[in-house]
Amino acid sequence: EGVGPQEYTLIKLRVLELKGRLNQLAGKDVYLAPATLRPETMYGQTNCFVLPEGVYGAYEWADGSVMIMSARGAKGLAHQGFAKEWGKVECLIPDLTGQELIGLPLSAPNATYDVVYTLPLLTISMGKGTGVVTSVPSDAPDDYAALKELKEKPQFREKFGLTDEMVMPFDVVPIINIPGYGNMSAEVMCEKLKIKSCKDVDKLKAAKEEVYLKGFYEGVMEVGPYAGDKVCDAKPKIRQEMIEAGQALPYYE
Ligand code: A2H
Repeated sequence: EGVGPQEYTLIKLRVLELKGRLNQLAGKDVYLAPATLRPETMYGQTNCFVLPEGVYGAYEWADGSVMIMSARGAKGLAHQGFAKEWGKVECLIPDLTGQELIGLPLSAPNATYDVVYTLPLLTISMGKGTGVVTSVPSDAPDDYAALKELKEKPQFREKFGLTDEMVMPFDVVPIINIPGYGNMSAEVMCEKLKIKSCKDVDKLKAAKEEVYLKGFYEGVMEVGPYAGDKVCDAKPKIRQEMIEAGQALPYYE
């Protein structure tokens, strides 16, 4: 991580069907709000991740939307112009666990799948971003390893109350070509380093070190309006368009 603030993008993943305590939010526009550094990869989303033991809240913003995120993320966002009153945000449901969010169907902007689901990721840090991560297994080794493990282990899906429909149909979507790595660089790296699960942290770190910078500076978009452009050139344009379309928010920390 650099010295300056990180420029994140919060993506608004619309919750298509409420369940459990979230039913209190009926009639409102409810979103899960992952923080990403790579908004140009949203074409490759296959699911969203939360930490099962993590604590989240449902926060209401000036535009009337309700966004589910960590209290820490909500506090940050409240100081960046999205709250009805500077620095203050109303929490409609304060103590949602990640487990209560798992299995929610979502509509994700720019994704090729019409519906994606909320799945567990055990390596999420609640001290970063919003504690919600959107999953792009083509380009993020963490995401690839976690989705693969859920697909390969029925007991793991069962443990979290997931049905096969929430996991099995979601194939990796190629979106970016990296010279020398092809258009599924995260899969290539996970296979090469024999990464078995999201807990192989050292190997995942090595995989990320090898492809992230290359992906950003040498990768070429294969999909969307900037297909053929370098990732680093497409990113700010796609980010701006998503923000203007109301699909995303700028977020710094
Ligand atoms: B990125 P940094 Cl395709 N815990 O988004 C763990 N990981 C988190 C997180 C949290 N609380 N919040 C965000 N992240 C992930 C896409 C992506 C990301 C791609 C490629 C690289 C990449 C799809 N997942 O990140 O530690 C999110 O994954 C490169 C570092 O703040 C977020 O961006 O530097 C990134 O980690 C933020 O990581």
